[in-house]
Amino acid sequence: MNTAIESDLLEEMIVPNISTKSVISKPSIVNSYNEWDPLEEVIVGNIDGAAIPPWHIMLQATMPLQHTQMYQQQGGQPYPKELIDAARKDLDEFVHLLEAEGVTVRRPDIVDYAKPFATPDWNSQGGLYSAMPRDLLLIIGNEIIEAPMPWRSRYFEINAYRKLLKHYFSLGARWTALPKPQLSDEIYDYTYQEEQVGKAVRYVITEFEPVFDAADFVRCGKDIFYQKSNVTNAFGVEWLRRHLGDNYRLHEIKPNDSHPMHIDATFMPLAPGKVLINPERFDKLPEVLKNWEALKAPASCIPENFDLFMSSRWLSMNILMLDQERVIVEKGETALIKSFKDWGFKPIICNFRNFNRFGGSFHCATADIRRKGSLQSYL
Ligand code: ALA
Repeated sequence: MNTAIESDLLEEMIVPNISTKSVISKPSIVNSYNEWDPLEEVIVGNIDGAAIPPWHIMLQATMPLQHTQMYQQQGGQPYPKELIDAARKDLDEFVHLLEAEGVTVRRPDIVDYAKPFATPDWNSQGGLYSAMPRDLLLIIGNEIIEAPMPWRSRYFEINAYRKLLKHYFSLGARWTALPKPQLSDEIYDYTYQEEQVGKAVRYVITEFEPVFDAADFVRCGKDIFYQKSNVTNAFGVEWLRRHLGDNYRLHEIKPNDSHPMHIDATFMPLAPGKVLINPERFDKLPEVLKNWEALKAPASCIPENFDLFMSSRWLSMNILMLDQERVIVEKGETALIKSFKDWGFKPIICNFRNFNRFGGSFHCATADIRRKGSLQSYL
């Protein structure tokens, strides 16, 4: 049980208020259409209970090669306590900072992920963590959509958020889950090898069933940008397109990335007309954004000898906008902090390096529940 969940929240969950009448009369507590409207409420992940994910072809396609042995030999075991403690300290600082800026923070349950589990088709030596809500919760307007994530180790990760989801539902949010994927062997290409034919990336997942991670999507009002990746297939995108209907347009971006997984260290919208891009992965913006300004992220300041177990150093650009000006940036990213100032933003700095080791930064570690604003077109 997460002690951070207040007792009023628990009471609401025991007796959820689900009458249609009360739902209609309340302003929506879940309301988030883009990455920059003023942030009022957010879920921040927990690192406690994190486990080293067991080795699988999915990790071969997405994780830094130098850590392969760790996953192969220690998958299913908890991460070392000192790493968890240091990351928790970063998270605490981040939460305090958000609260000081007037943002309400909610946290998922703390779960022990170092436990094996199985479905009728497969088993996993353990799970991963509830550190990165952005990966599994896609929030569009007043709807929270559970992503059908293709890593087997993450199959039950949503359970850590169920209390929060019931809470938001009781206060009027819409709550949707994609068809639960089977994740049988057919969804994986076990012949996968990292190779590029021309510029076409080879993915480790097939089109057997709809899958995606929510972090492969970023929202700009009526226009949502996504990438296909080693965790997001065309079937999953098509499911979402049909589900969202005519009010939204989904645009694919095609970065030059040989290990694509999660768009938010590649293409990060900051404000209407402004997007932070990863200059190693883009030559130019897609045609639909021809009137937008592409701000090139400077190289990360993460030292070469600093172990990032699950990502590239481009986590530097995985920032969180509190509104169109205030942006949370890692303390050591001096080049990016300077660039933001030059571009007219107001950077707010926070220590997050020890959390970064686990594959995400401020954007990954959050799911923005409520931003003050409405559905608009910005193209
Ligand atoms: N997979 C993304 C990267 O490492 C987060 O850049």
